[in-house]
Amino acid sequence: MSSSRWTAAVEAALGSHPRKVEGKISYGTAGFRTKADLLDHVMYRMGLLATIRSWAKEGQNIGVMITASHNPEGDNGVKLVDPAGEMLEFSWEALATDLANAADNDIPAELEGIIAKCGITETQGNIIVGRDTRKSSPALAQAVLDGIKAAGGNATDIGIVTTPQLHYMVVATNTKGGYGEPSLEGYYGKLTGAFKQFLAGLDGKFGNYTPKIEFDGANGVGAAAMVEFAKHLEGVLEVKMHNSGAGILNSGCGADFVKVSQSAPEGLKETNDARCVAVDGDADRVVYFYQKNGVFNLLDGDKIATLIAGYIGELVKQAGLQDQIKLGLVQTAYANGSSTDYIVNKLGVPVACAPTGVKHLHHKALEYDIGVYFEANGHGTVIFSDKAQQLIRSTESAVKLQQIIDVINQTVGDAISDMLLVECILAARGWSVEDWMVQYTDLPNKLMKASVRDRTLITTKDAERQVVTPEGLQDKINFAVAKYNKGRSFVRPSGTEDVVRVYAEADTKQAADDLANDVVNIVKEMLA
Ligand code: 16G
Ligand code: MG
Repeated sequence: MSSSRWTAAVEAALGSHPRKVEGKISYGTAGFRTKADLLDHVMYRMGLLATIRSWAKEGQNIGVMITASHNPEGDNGVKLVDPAGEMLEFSWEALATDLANAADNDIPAELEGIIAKCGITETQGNIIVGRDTRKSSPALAQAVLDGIKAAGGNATDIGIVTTPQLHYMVVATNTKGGYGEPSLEGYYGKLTGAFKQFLAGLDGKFGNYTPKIEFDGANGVGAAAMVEFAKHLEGVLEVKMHNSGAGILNSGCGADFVKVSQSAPEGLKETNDARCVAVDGDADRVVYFYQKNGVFNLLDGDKIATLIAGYIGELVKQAGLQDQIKLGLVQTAYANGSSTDYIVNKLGVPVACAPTGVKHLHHKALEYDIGVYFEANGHGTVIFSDKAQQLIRSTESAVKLQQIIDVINQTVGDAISDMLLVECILAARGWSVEDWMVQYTDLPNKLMKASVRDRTLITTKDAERQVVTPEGLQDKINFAVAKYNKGRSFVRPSGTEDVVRVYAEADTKQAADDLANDVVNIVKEMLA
């Protein structure tokens, strides 16, 4: 393309994908996310940007995922995936924001500006596009494809996929199969193959474990994926499907609903002590739960993380690799205090704390040879360094670890891959869901929102555990916390909503609620 290489793109933008909305939109922790009918021009421009991003990466495949995850059906969103399956490089978030907000006529200048600033040479761009099951997703995917076409990129539209499947496809394609066969069939085959091998290795010695789950698919793409998984798992793991797509996406169901409301989703209210699994709208988050004598019990990201880290730690020791492989768990400030206490003091696994958002946890987890990272909301995975993988693969007594590596989708949190890993561990330990639950008892906790004039006035340090500004706020929080036994509280501006989030935990439910209320009031008073 010549210097006027973008003329056609602008004409197309003005013609089919003009910017019709005022108001700024920003690329945040989860990409762009808002009402679906505000996103057409953003999608078109992300098609253009993804192509340039591919140029910047010597033509490697860049992913574009169209989803608004656990948000309501009427929302949608888009995020870009870098060649190794990680989130878009941080410095490009601002470039994406500028491009999304530019006037139609300024698109060529914006694009040339990015190319000059980053010293990019034009080459063949390659982009893989996936989308969730939202009604708005096909048209928005078409806008992305139109953008890619206008930039001369080569698009592969893989249709309806989970977010982690899109990440898998990007890595598997760029590594030419090194990470796994670059197809969805390859994805299902890799994960379920390793899962079946692992279970077979237990010789039917399952103790209290029963290979049967109740699955809440949030009426989204996770349900569609699980139907495929279940075909591969026939005779090994029985999956009973709920919220498979007939109802409204994420409405009264899904991982976010279960975690936030601390109650069973639609269709699973009468499951007694069955082991239940819920994923979110794009299947990158997972939580477990069960009911016993009418009481709801949640096993969230903290329970999953401690189960995984504890078990992997044991396998590393059994294989005699503990001096060569450094294992660690990364949590956020939202991790229940009991979970941290349990994993550090009972299981002897070191814990680090990172700011909220998968990219922060992922980054921190890279400091370990085996890094387990999870947010309390159920978003996480395990990553193995090349050194750890080589050691494990060449150690004969590390068979279980070898199998486990292939059950895990290391590219990003993958609800169903995480679920398979949990199932492996429960089976190996011979645990029922209740055996797992009683390993430690969560401290009662409360999450609240405070609406304020300008949430950005709050800045934090120490992985969001301490407030820096406004001055004096942290002192007031400390004062409130000191009144409660085992009290802990922190506040942070949300990255996805115009609110300040307040977290509190204490030794009783009442105390946790009271502390959260106290801190909400403090925040509102100081930021009125
Ligand atoms: C985004 C993050 C999620 C985090 C949430 C916090 C990714 C892919 N997603 O959805 O991990 O828990 O934001 O939302 O990083 P908040 O800032 O509104 O509390
Ligand atoms: Mg999600």
